[in-house]
Amino acid sequence: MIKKTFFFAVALACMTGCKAFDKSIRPIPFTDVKLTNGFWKERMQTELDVTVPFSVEHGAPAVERFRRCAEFLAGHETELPQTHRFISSDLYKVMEGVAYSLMLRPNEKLETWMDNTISLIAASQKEDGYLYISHICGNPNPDEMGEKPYSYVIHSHELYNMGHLYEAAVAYFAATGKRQLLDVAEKSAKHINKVFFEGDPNYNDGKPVNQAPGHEEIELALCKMYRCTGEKLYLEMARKFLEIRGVTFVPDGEGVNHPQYAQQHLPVKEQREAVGHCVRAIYLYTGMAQVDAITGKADYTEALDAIWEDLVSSRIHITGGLGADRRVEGFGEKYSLPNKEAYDETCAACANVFWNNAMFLAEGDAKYWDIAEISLFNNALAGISLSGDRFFYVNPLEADGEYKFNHGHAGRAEWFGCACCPPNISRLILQTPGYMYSHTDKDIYVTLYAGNEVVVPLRKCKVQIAQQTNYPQDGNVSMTLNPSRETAFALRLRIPTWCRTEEFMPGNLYTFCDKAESGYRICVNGTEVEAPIEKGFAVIDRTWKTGDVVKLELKMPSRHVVADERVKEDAKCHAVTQGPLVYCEETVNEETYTIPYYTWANKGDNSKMRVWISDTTTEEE
Ligand code: FUB
Ligand code: ZN
Repeated sequence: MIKKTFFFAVALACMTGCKAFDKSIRPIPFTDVKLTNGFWKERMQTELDVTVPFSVEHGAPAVERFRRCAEFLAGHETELPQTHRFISSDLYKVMEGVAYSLMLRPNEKLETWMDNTISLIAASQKEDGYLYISHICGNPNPDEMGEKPYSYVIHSHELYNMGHLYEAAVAYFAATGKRQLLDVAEKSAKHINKVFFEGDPNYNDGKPVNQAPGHEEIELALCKMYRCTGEKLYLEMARKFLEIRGVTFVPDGEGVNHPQYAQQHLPVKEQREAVGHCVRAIYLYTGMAQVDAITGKADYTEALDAIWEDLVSSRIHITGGLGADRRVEGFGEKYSLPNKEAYDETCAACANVFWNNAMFLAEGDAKYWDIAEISLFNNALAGISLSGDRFFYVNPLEADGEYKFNHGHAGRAEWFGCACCPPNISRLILQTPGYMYSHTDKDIYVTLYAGNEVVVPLRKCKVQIAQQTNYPQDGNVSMTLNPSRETAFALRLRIPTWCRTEEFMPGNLYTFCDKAESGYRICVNGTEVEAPIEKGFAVIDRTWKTGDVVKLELKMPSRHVVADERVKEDAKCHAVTQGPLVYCEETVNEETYTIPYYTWANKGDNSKMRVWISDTTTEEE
């Protein structure tokens, strides 16, 4: 049984970003933020009680494939595993979530399940490090996986699977100190380096494959491996996979073979627009941001800044959802943002949180968390039921109760044949406390408000903070600060775009069309203070002493929002927001409710729903 020790706090800091490796702002690991009350405390409870064990149960078919693969490799008679390009990756994400859950709440049964599953995975890995069940067992579907290993890198998902394995391995090592999965991951990474960048006589006729994967993920995962182990090779590999993208291989076709589909149309440094498959794209951008954060260079900053501007000004739904083109699970043309036909995959919203968090840590600008927060509270959280065991893969902004938009369902599903989304939202919720605070030597950033307790280690003192709030239900936040000694430092409080401008979120795509009393107020020890805004943070720079109390009031009236007139689908309509929450109108069993969007489809099957309300409807009422 694991013990919560200093060890995993340090290991986790290394995994998510820490001084030893990163030049950027340092996050407080989620294990160091104790949720005490309110919204996230409740979500976390459901996550630990329901979602994590539920996901483990649904991981069984993928575990069975490893069992058969291990038997096959050992030379025993066995039924061959069914082919699937990436069901292993869904299991790895479940495992990553379990690892995080063990850090928060030790559980012998789950840890045993992890160890047994890891043994099967280790026994399914070839001696040289290769790990992809269908090729190992000799029953690939050549149209999806190629005839031989690494012969169809554009669609096989061989490296995508490994990326998720690496993330799980790093998480489990951080949770327990156990190395078996990390050893599998390191063996795989060294093997991939040899095959892709040096040449291995057993693959590709001995010539380096030198091609970027068709589904990004390994890049950001290699950054985590580097942070965990300090092995420079992994950082170098991440950089090489980024640098060869759109250079050594550019597909030439339509749909999933279009050069933009997997962001292979241009070298990444030259890319300026968010295009192609959304999850692929955002994982790529996250990898680019991670490499910059680690190296302290700005190699990808120009590209990332331009892509971010393009995305927030023309290709994001008001729910923070990404994916206008359901045919390719991808971005559409600028300002093409359908409501009923929107894809807005749960994975894309999760990825949007990961990416914007990485951008914030690199640049210290609150605008990234303004976007992350809207994706998190609306599209991402809609992806999981309040009960924690029913899911949306697809998150439209309108539903008629009949159209089976959600991979064959008109409402939520228990799981999916392609189950990338459920474990993604699960691992995101588990990490959420890690998005609440970050710091430099002399600044504390508060990015996401929640009832919690934390100790922030500044250079000259440790600052204990107790925060109380019902956010996002209301905007009142109270923080008591106890520095270990009187010290001057800056407390930086994120003041969201919806609270200090006439826009709901950065990008000018969604603006308020009503008059309402918005704004914010900050008091320290009962006296209102002027706190200048820097990069979206109100900065309170003073000498702090034990018991200082900061009260932040973010005014949160209900607001009406209109979309940029170039978004044809939202013409003559408005949406309703309150704070970071987008509301929708839902009709279930002839009762109509106005509830936050993230809570829709929790009262019964096949309800009707819409986010954008026609102005005529409101006038008639
Ligand atoms: O291809 C693997 C995953 O399946 C993608 O990330 C999702 O968008 C879904 O297509
Ligand atoms: Zn997904």
